[in-house]
Amino acid sequence: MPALSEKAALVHQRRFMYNWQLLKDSGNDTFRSPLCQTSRRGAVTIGQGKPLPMSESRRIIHVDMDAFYASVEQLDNPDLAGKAVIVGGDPKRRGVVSAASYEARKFGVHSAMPTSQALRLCPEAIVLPVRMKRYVEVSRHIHAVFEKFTPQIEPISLDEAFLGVTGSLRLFGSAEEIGRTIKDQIKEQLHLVASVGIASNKFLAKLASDLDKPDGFVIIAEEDKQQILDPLPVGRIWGIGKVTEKALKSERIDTIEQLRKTPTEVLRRIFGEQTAHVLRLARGIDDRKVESWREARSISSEQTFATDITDKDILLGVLLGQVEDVAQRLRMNNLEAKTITLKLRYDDFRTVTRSRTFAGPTDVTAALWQQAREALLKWHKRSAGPLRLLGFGVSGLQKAGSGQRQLFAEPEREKQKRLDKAFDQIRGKFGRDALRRGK
Ligand code: TTP
Ligand code: MG
Ligand code: MG
Repeated sequence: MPALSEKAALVHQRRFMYNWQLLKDSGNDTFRSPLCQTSRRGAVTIGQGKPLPMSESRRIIHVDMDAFYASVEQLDNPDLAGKAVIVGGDPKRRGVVSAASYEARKFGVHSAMPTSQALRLCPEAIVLPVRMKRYVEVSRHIHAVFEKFTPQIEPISLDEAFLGVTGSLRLFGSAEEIGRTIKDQIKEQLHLVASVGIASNKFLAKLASDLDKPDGFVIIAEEDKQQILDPLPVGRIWGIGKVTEKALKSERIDTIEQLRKTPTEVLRRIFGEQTAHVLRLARGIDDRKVESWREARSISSEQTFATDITDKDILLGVLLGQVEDVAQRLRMNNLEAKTITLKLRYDDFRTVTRSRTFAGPTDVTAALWQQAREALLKWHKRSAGPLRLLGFGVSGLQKAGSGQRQLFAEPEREKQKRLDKAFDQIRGKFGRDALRRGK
């Protein structure tokens, strides 16, 4: 790098290594969606090239609908707007409250309370039965809004999800803008109110969405987190339920500040092995990933070349080996994939991805290879720059045999399956270089 001073070169190198580490940390050898990957690299180095620790640089949004079932009932029947609405079981049959509109909550009504008790507190309340099918339908529409902004969606329940948006920042602006847009779109398109919380981790994001309900929009900045956490009751920490709260109370530990200042020995008596975890949460640290169901897991293989490569046939040869590796790992794990992704890194570290999605999932090497080959050839035709790295990955994984077959007619598929089985067996016996197909 002759154009860079020595120091700049070092910074450059460190930054690259850090990014690389981050990608590795983000799930060992996983392929993220193109959206996540490019932005993730850009999002972690802030300021003077000084990388933020992973735990503080993530942006996570938690969305939770206000009085969900009750709000849907009010939406479907405008006469109920502004009224005390309870969705739940019949009071005569010892039913309980599933959801209560905020109008009913003023009277002290809340979820899980016997409906009969709720009616004593709020005699004017209108009690309606649960219409699960309808809530599921609305939930799908809410998810459709999320999906416009990120593939990393972890649904917690019908009315609630975590969204990993670190990778979306380049495309859609700040997490605040994304959160605000999601909230606005849910309001405009579905006429429902969502409370939104934004922070660097799941624990804080969920806490944030609840801090100013209903109609909340709260961002917890890293520098403010301790101040926000400290005065809160210990019960706000995940995993601290009523029983634990009582045990803590008897030790005069009521707030999160008191908890984090309590000697570890005392906490260990209450939390046992969980002590360190609880203390981390009390300090606003939570490294848990947003576990998206769609992208679920992925399998990939990649190679960095000693010298940059432009030659099509050499690249195809490398790719074929990767496809075979990945396909074999798919089969070993009894999985099938819906999507293939090529990762191409140019000599200047620019990285692009090329993805293709099958109509139905597959674990057949020939099918994966067909798509991978075509994708590489198409890329090569248009923009064949020298590559320093080539990778192949599959995602959209599901258990083998659960999807429909569309790629090969049945006899051809059976033939391919037998071929793959023989291939796996020979490789298993003689090592991975024992066998390679023709390109
Ligand atoms: P929550 O999000 O906990 O509650 P909510 O949406 O009614 O109210 P808010 O978030 O504004 O505090 O739960 C979502 C839905 O799940 C709720 O509308 C009904 C259902 N539910 C039950 O059926 N039983 C319960 O005990 C709880 C807590 C919720
Ligand atoms: Mg809710
Ligand atoms: Mg909820």
